Amino acid sequence: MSAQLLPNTNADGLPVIPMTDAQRYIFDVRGWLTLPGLLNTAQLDEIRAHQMNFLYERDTLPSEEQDNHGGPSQILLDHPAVVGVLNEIISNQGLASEDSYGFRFDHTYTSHREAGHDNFRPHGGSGYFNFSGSSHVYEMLPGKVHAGLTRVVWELNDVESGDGGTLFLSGSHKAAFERPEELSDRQSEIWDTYDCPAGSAVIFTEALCHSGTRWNNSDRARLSLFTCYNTVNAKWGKGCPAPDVVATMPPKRRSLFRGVWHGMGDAPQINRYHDESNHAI
Ligand SMILES: O=C(O)CCC(=O)C(=O)O
Repeated sequence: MSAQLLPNTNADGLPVIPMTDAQRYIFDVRGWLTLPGLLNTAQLDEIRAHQMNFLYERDTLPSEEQDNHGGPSQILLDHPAVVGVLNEIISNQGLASEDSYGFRFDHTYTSHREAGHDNFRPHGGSGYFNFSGSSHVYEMLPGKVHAGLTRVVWELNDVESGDGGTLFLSGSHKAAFERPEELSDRQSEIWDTYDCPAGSAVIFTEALCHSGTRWNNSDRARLSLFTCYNTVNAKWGKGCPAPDVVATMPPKRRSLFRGVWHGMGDAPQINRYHDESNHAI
């Protein structure tokens, strides 16, 4: 058993669901993990509607909902099961408390893909050998890992076998050799993927070689949020939800959007809080 990690509840007061030993092992060895079926039907309906409005009728939304993670979609940011994983694989516990997360929001996008949409573009891998400025790092000691820039994909519609979920080259975050061209084809058996019910999260380290692929299901589009997290004093992507979006969130959730620095001593000299003057851009 590893030490208890902070925080123990999410911003809505729900108990954080710690990673199991099996999940920790699988994540480290493969570089990715699925958390199936985390949302109920009512939550999914609201979030899907918000994402579709955000994509196609943004002006009809109130300003505080004009963001991928505005309105009902804010609960995705710190779902208790996602926090359990992020606490373990990317949190700087020196900046975590019961009131603030030890990790930060980095960037996000929403993708709505009809059959035929193709995003085959393998990239990344061997992050174990990168320096920290790249954020695409993977660090480890016996019994502890740091996953660097971490992507949480929220699948808002079912993904069935053959539909075209994200492809992963399992283990390639630690690969010492360059990927040979003959393994780069999308038909190669080296690629792993998943199927999952709507409302699942798929978490992977951006240190891993991964790719989108063709969406094949003509009965159902893929609707996914691709949200990245980083350690508190690092940010890879530009941008942050507007202050009026963040203002609608409970305080602990707002800590995901604090400025990008570490500091020392006690708050406000150490970055364990978010306020108007400590907001990331
Ligand atoms: O399109 C996908 O399924 C994967 C997207 C991707 O490569 C990423 O988010 O880093």
